Amino acid sequence: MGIVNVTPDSFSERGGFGSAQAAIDHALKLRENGADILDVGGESTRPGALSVPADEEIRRAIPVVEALAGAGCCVSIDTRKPEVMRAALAAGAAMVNDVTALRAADALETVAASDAAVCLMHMLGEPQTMQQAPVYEDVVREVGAFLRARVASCEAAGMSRARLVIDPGFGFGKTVAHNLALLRRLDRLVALGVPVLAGLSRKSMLGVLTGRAVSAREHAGIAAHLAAVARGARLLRVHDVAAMRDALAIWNVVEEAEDGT
Ligand code: HH2
Repeated sequence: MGIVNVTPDSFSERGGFGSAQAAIDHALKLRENGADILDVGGESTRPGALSVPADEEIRRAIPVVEALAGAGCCVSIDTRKPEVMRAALAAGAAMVNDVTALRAADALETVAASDAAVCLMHMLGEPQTMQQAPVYEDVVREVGAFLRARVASCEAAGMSRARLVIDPGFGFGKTVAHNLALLRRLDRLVALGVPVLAGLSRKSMLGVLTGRAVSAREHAGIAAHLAAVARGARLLRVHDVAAMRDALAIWNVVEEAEDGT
C-alpha cells in the first residue's frame, strides 16, 4: 500500500502534496513502482494534528481518488469521517482505511452498505493528545481485544470477514516500548484470522532507534516492515514503495525456497 497524503501538514511530507495534480502524479509513480493499493488521505493524523472539517477533506482527497480510480488503480481512502467515506466510495474507492476502526457515528453502516474492504486500526485517544503518556497494562492483549471486538462489530453489521484487515496502529497512542512489543508479538494479532497491515514507514520510533530524521528513515522502515512480514503481516503501508518492493522480492524468493536450494 503506497501512501498518498493530500495534506499541507503530514509528518513526513509537510507541504509536499498540497495540490491534487502533484498527489496524482506521485501516486501513479508509486503504482509504477509496485504499489497494489494507493491510500489517499486528506487529513493528517500525526501526533498533535488538528482535525480538518469534512468538506475540506473532501475537497482535498476526492479529486485524487476519482482520478486514480479512473486510471484503474485500487484506491483506499484514509479517513475517519463517514461523509468522506461516502464521497470516496462514490468516486471509486475500493477500500476504507480508518484509524478509528469505524467508531464514528454512522461509519460502520456506511461501509457495510458498500462492498468496499476496510482496514480497522487501533488508536488510543485522539491524534491531538494520543502521545501524552499512553498507558496499557498489556498492550498486545489490549490491542488484540480491541481489534477482535471491531471485527465482531463489522461481522454483526453484515460485513464478511473477507473484506476486513486489522492494524495495530503503530505510533497511535503508543510509546516506543509499546510499538516494539506489538511488532515482536504481531503473530498474536495474525492469529485473529484477519489479514494484518503494518504501517511503520518513517515513524518516530524509527527516528528514536536510529537517530535519523524523517527523510532518512527508509532503511530502518524496510527492516521494521520485514520484521512484520516475518510474523505474518500481509499488507505494508509505506512511502518508499520501490525500496520495499525490492526488499520483498528478495525476502519472498528466500522464503519460497523451502528445500533450501
Ligand atoms: N499511519 C498514518 C496514517 N494512516 N493508517 C493505517 N491503517 N495504519 C497506519 O499506521 C497509519 C494510517 C500516519 O502516517 P502518514 O499518513 O504518513 O502521516 P499523516 O497522518 O501525518 O498524514
